[in-house]
Amino acid sequence: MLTRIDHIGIACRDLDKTVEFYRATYGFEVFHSEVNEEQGVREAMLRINGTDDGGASYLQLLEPTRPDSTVAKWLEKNGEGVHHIAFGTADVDGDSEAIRDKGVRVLYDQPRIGSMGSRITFLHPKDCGGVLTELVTSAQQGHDGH
Ligand code: CMX
Ligand code: CO
Repeated sequence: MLTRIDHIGIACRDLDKTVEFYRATYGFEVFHSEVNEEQGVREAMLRINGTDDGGASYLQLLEPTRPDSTVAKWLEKNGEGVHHIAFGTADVDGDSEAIRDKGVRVLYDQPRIGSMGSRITFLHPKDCGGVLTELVTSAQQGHDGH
């Protein structure tokens, strides 16, 4: 079951500058940052709020690490802005299978590794009304006895 908005992914050209905008404008601090070579991104997670299922919601600021990455290609076409939304679930495997059975293209056969050791997959934006949609099981939720 999808229980919360895990994050909103925002594509930018200059991660440090964008982090500074969110800090100076809203007071949001970087909770975590990492490079995910498989996804071709350098990213910063800004924690916005905790939720009653023990998860949290973030903004995920994304800067491409290479010109052939999905985010680099998207920036070239669209400029900076909202790139995807991500729903949180305790069971990304089961939920993505159930959604695939409804005829929505799930991009990965098996979930891959996302921010902070989470397991993630994506739904094709063309099957989701133009919204690139990610499903996330956080490492915390995956390992705390569910
Ligand atoms: N939101 C909405 N629509 C999008 C989109 C996005 N982020 N990215 C692409 N599209 C649309 C394009 O506009 C295009 O539509 P038209 O045919 O009408 O022009 C269509 O989808 C195909 O786009 P494309 O530019 O040819 O791009 P690709 O097919 O090569 O890739 C996708 C699209 C979704 C398969 C690819 O972006 C992908 O695999 N995404 C998942 C991985 C990802 O985004 N990683 C970065 C974030 C990592 C993280 O969150 O941790
Ligand atoms: Co994401």
